[in-house]
Amino acid sequence: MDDCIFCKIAAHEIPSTIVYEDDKVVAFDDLNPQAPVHTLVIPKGHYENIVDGVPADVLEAMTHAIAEVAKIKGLDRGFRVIANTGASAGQTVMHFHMHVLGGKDLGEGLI
Ligand code: D5M
Repeated sequence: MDDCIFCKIAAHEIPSTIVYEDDKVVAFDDLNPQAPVHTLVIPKGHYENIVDGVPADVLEAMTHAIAEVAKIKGLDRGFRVIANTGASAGQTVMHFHMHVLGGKDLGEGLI
């Protein structure tokens, strides 16, 4: 999509701190980190969110990328994965992304 900032990151048209990349996905550090480790995993193709018909192979690639991010960032004590879905859930960038948060004790709550 022409005006999508995450499409531009996936295409290397705007800078980001890339942590992991393969043919289907990119993982890069969040601009506004909410934890010592805060990395976003996105599909290279444009899907609005997790329920926008994301193909199984892309979801599998994202799961693999999350595991790679955890290894690269040393999240051996655990981490949290969040996919805000829709405006009322706080989704601000309408290109599917999963937040990988860790690097500190996140506690037991979901939010
Ligand atoms: O999360 C969208 C997230 O995307 C939010 O945590 C900021 C982040 N963001 C926005 N623009 C950029 C760029 N250019 N680089 C890195 N991170 C970015 P949401 O779940 O939609 O609220």
